[in-house]
Amino acid sequence: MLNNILAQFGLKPSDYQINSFGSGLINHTFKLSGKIDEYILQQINIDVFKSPYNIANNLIALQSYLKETHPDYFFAGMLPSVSGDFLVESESGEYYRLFPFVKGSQSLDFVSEERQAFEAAKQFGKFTFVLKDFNISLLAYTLVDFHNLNLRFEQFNKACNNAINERIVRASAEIKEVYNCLDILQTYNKLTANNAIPLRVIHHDTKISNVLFDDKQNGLCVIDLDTVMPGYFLSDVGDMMRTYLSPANEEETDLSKVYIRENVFSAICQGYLSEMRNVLTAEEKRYFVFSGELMIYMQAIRFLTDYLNNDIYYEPKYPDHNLNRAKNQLKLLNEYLQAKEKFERLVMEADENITATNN
Ligand code: GN1
Ligand code: MG
Repeated sequence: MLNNILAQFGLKPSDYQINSFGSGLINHTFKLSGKIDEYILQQINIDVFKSPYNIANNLIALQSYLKETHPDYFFAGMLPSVSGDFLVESESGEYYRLFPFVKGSQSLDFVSEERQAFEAAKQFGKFTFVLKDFNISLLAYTLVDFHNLNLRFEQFNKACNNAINERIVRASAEIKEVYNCLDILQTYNKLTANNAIPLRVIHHDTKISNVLFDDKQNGLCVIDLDTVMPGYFLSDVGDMMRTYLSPANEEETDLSKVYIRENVFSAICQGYLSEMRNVLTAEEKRYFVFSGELMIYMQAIRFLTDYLNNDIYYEPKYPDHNLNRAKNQLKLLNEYLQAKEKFERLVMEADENITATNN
């Protein structure tokens, strides 16, 4: 079936080896390896992204803006099909798009050294930086309310009301913990009401595997641009905190392995602020540390909600998978909250160091 898709992109199927690629939970990704050229082919999950053309249109708008304003910026754009479209539809109604595979590039599955966190944070900072004057009203919301904590909380409440008793019982400690952290929701509401912080062009999925590195571990560019849309910087910085700080990721069930690496926290601050220091408002900087709380809490809620909904969103590999993922995120949240005071100092230090170097 993929043969037909390759042909529509002008590629001869027999010239390529097709292998599954990456570890994303939502889209299916394949690497096409040919003798001379390599590509990434991605099937968009249309249960999640209901209007795949929104994704394509956003990328086209950003690509042409950057070509004019920052021609040297490395934007991981899509390649057109033979008929000039950026999306190809299969006979069974699935949508595919094609990217060039960046030669010699590598992606990482987890952060083993602080330098990697610095480089990744720099790339995500740079992405929002080069697009700081882009007119965000030209961007469609590819997932409406994606990182809206109010909506996630409403969905959670609903799931608690509708869940089968067995799951409510098994998740009772975690449900209680979610309700114990309502101050995070209140801070989020205070911050996002009355435009206290601005909307920017935000990536919304800043895990380490969405950055390409060269062979010397320098960051090259960010990839996986489906969720690029207007949003708050909190999403990008917070999801880096969520996914880089602990040496074990959200799949880990031995919770003693879930803890915070302070040096990685500093690296995220330094990398992101090296690009965004003069762009972020004073109010945004005040909530730099809060971003991690927000995103870890939100992901805990999302996993727990899905568990209570009988796993309709995040495909489980075993029965309690989503409950375990939620436990993992709640452990991370507790570790994060304990380190908060120290983190406030580290953000200030990172900000001041960069100022000193710039002067
Ligand atoms: C999903 O598919 P993937 O792994 O890139 C999810 C993110 C979550 C992440 C948790 C569109 O991302 O928001 O943080 O799983 N993406 C969507 O692993 O829901
Ligand atoms: Mg993604």
